[in-house]
Amino acid sequence: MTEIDVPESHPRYESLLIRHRIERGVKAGIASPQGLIAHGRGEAFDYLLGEQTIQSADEAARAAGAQLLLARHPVLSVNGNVASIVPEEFIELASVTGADLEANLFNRTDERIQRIVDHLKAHGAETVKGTAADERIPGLDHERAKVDADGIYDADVVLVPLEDGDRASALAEMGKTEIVIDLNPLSRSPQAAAIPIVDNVIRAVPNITEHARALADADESELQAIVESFDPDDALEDAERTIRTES
Ligand code: PTJ
Repeated sequence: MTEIDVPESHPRYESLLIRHRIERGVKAGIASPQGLIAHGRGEAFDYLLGEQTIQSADEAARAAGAQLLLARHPVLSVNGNVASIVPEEFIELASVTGADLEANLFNRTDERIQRIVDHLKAHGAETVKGTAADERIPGLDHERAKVDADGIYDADVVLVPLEDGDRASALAEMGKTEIVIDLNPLSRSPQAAAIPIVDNVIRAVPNITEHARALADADESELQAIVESFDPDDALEDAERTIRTES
């Protein structure tokens, strides 16, 4: 048996595992109760995608790996859902790409930020930003605007997993290159992203890591070519078409 007392061969294994992790995250005060609602929305889209990484999402994950390797200062933004579902996978991605981790919350409380920092450290992270909150993203009047001056504020590339859309647009307006993971191709965040990955974080994060590992020895021009040949509109259209026609 596994973490959830269900064998991995169970057809709903992955879905049950994520539900269990989110529920545990809410009970531990890491995820917000609203994270359960956000998760339900994502789950419905995942069902329509066939609970698999479609080809265009795999290409997006490869472009994301290349973009993170090219970055001067990449930062992976962590919210309550991500810290609950994929803490170790996120830490590994940060280590392979040399990115910083920063806790950044929609329903921000200093207590929950600290819990997420402690949780990631318990899973092996050395440093997790997000507690200083000594800068603001211009043009945003909610708590998600609070960022670390030497973290997201300074970053040139930010990976933003599953969240509401206005921070995504505000970060793009600051000139940052954004990679977004979101199961809903119609959501504002993937639409504002340079690299939208329409996939479940539980598959997308290890997939980006795998691509980044495979590209670790590639030279800058090869990485640049991968990023430049990726078309975000094509990726979003392909995901929407898959959802509408193949489910
Ligand atoms: O921890 P906090 O306070 O920062 O809050 C985090 C949530 C997720 C609650 C907050 O950002 C929120 O309310 O987000 P939304 O506006 O509900 O958007 C969540 C998006 O993520 C939706 O488009 C979902 O389809 C998508 N989503 C949900 N679960 C997953 C997902 N995308 C990828 N993988 C998932 N597992």
